Amino acid sequence: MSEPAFDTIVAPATPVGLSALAMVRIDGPGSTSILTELTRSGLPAVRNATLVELPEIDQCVVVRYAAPHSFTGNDLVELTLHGNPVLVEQVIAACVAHGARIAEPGEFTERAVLNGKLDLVQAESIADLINARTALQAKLSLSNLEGVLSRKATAVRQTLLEVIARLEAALDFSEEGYEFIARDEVRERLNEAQREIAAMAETYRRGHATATGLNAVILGRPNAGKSTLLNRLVGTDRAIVTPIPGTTRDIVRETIEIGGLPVTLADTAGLRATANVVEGIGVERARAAARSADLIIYLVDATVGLTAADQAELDSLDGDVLLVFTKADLTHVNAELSISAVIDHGIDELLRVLDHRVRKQFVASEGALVNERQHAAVLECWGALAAAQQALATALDEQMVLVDLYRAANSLGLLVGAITRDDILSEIFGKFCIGK
Ligand SMILES: Nc1nc2c(ncn2[C@@H]2O[C@H](COP(=O)(O)OP(=O)(O)OP(=O)(O)O)[C@@H](O)[C@H]2O)c(=O)[nH]1
Ligand SMILES: [Mg+2]
Repeated sequence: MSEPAFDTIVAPATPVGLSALAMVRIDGPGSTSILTELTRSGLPAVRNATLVELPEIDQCVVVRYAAPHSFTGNDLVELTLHGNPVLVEQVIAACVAHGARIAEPGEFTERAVLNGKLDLVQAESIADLINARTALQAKLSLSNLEGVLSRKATAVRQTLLEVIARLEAALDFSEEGYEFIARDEVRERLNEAQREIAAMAETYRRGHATATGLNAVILGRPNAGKSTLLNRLVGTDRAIVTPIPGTTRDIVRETIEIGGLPVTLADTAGLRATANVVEGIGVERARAAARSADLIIYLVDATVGLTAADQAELDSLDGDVLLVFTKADLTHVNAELSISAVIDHGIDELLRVLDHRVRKQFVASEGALVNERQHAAVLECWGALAAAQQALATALDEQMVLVDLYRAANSLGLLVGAITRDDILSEIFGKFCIGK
C-alpha cells in the first residue's frame, strides 16, 4: 500500500443538539494552522487541555495531538465547545473557510486504519461499541477493539506464513537435498490451524446474535393473553388488550433487555383459521415472524387447556418453544411455566428462564466473529486450508500446497486488514457516523 496523502477534514464528533459540551475534530496536515487561525494566537502544547478563545464564536478547550501520536495518526485537533449546534456550525464553517473539508462518515477511523493505528476488526468494533444497546454488547465490542479477535487471527496467520516460508525454502533448495520442513510437520501444523479456524468460525453464530440482538415472538391462539404479556414485559400499555378474540392483527414490537442482549418481542395475531381477510393476514405475519425468530414463547390459556389446534401449531414450529400457561389466577395449572397478569404470578420465573436461555444459546464470549465480512474471511481460510491438506495428501509438488496456503494466509490478512482493498474500506466506513 502506498503512503496515503491526507487532506484536512473537519466534523462534529458529538450529536447535534443542546448539551453541556460539543466536540469538533479537525484532522490532517492543516489542522494546526487552522487552529491558529481560529484562535488568532499561538499553538497550545500538545496533549494539554488548554482553554482558548475563538474570537466572536466561543471559548473552548482544545487538545492538540501531533502526528503520529493521535487517534488517526495525523495531526489532530479536538475542540470542546459549549453544546450548542449554532456554535458547532460556526466553528466548522470557519474551518472550511480555512481550507478544511467536511469529513465523510467514518473517515477519522478510516484514517486510523490507513495509518496502521487500528486494524479492520478493531475499526469495526468501534462502530459496534457506539451502536451497543446493552452493557454486555459494549463489553464484547470492547474486547475486539482491544484486539482479542485480531490476535487470534494474527497468530494463525503467523503460523501459516512460517509454514509457507519453510516450504518456499524447501523448493528453492530442493536440488541440494535439504529438508526444511517434513510433510508430516506441515500436516500437523495445518491440522492445528484448521482446528483453530473452525473454532473461530463457530463463534460467529453467537457473535452475530450478540452484536445484533435477538427476536422473540409471542404466539398462541386468540385470547391466550399474548398482548397482556407483552405489555407486562415492556411495562407499558403498548398493545391493545380486549376480551374479543382476534384483537391483535399487525405485529407489535418492543425491545427489552434479556440475558444481556436486546431482545425484540413480537406480539402477534392469535393463530386460527379465519374468514376475516385482515385477521388472516395477521395470522400469516405471525407465522412468518415465528419462522425467523430466535425464541418462541407459545401461550396457552389455562382455562381452555392445550387443544388439538395448539398441538398442531406447536408441531409446525421449528426450534425450542417455551410453552407457557396463562391466566393461572383462574384455574389450577399443573405445568412448568404458568403466569397470571392479574395476580402478577410467574412473570419473574418466565424472565429467569428466558435469561438463562439467552445466555446459554446466544451470548458470545470475547473475541467472537460478529459480522458477515469476518465470517466470510474465516470460512475462506478454512476452505483454503482444507484444499491445502488435500494437495498435501495427493500432489507431488509443494507448489500446489503453497497456492492454497497463500490463499489461507491472505484471507486472514483480509480479515484484520493487513491487506486492505479500497472497496472493502469504503464498504465498512460508509456505515459509520460523521466525526468517527
Ligand atoms: N384473568 C386473567 N385474564 C387475563 C390474563 N391475561 C389476559 N387476560 C385477559 O384475556 C383477554 C385476552 O387478552 P389479550 O392479551 O388481548 O389476548 P391476546 O392473546 O393478545 O388475544 P388476541 O390479540 O385476540 O389474539 C383479555 O380480556 C385479558 O384481560 C390473566 O393472566 N388472567
Ligand atoms: Mg393480542
